[in-house]
Amino acid sequence: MATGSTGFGYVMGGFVNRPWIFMGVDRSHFSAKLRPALRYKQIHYVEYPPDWEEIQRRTGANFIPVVVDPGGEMHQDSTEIIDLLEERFDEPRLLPASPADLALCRLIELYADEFFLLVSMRTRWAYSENAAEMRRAFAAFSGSVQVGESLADRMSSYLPMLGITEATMPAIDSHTDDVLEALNRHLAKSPFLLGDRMSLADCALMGPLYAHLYQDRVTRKRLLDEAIEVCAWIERCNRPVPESMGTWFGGQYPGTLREVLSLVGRDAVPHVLAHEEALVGWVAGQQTGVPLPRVVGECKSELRGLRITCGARPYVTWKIERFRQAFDAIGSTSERGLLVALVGGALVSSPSKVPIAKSGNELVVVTS
Ligand SMILES: N[C@@H](CCC(=O)N[C@@H](CS)C(=O)NCC(=O)O)C(=O)O
Repeated sequence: MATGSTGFGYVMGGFVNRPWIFMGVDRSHFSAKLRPALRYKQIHYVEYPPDWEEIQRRTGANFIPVVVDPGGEMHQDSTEIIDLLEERFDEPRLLPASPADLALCRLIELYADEFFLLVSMRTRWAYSENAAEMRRAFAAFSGSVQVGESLADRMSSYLPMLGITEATMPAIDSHTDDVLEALNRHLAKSPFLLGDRMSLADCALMGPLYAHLYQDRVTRKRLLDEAIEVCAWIERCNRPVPESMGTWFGGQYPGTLREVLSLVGRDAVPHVLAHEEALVGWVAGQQTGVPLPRVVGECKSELRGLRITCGARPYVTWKIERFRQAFDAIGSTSERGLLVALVGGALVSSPSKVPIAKSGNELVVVTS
């Protein structure tokens, strides 16, 4: 029986049962990536709107989502938070046991977090109906038209930095058409991306698909009309029932998944590698321990024949490295060969070129 309350926790007969605190927003890509992980693991948590001042003070950054663990420590970055949850709540697992499946999780996370942004930011802020609705949604969520406007101004101002312009939109749209079709075909056959069980790959890709495309009116209609299997998967991921799930593919990938992965290889891989290339040039001559800015100069790549110029984000390279580490752990030659065939050799064959590491919430240059 509860004998009293201590802030966010409850004293139950002397045992302090504090929930995790999750600060996120419904239409936020990275909040939508993390929420299904918390639910799948059936973690005792409460969701609060972000306290931006507190987040800035405690993480040094202005990003959501964050979580506060029951010990009171705040954690930022969905990728690292999911790793932390996997460590603290080992079952049910989100990271598959098979090294090839795990590498695919890291690849899809890289794709969803760092390339699919082009799709989700284009659809949100460059369809006028979506953009107008989102301004109102931010106002409603924050309780202030003024705050809503300034949030919308801030988020929409990132488009050029991401390489989203009138000139590049046809290529982004063409990728979007193909990937939605391929995903719809795959999810008609398989309940989750990597088989009968949800994984990090699902959390990562459903993040932008749910928070942006499925919530914003123009794309919501399109998904409901043309990609109903994607909608059903979004709903499954958002209300996961781990007890009713089976197992992951375990290295045996159906043709429908291979189609999705070859789009990743064809369109996303050159783009993320261009970020790494730009960082190599920037880092040369920098001292170790120097914190990296969010953007370091320009990054140039090509998508479906169109030139994309965007800000080079060092964080993309940090995530490429995580994929490479997972790839290097695959012992089976045939599984390695299969992945290379699907996504191209460049991503896996280039050895790490940039000595960077995370220090707290910052990326820093380290000695190679
Ligand atoms: N790497 C971070 C990215 C978080 C992120 O970009 N969050 C967005 C909302 S979905 C944000 O807070 N953006 C604020 C800004 O960029 O100004 C993560 O994985 O958590």
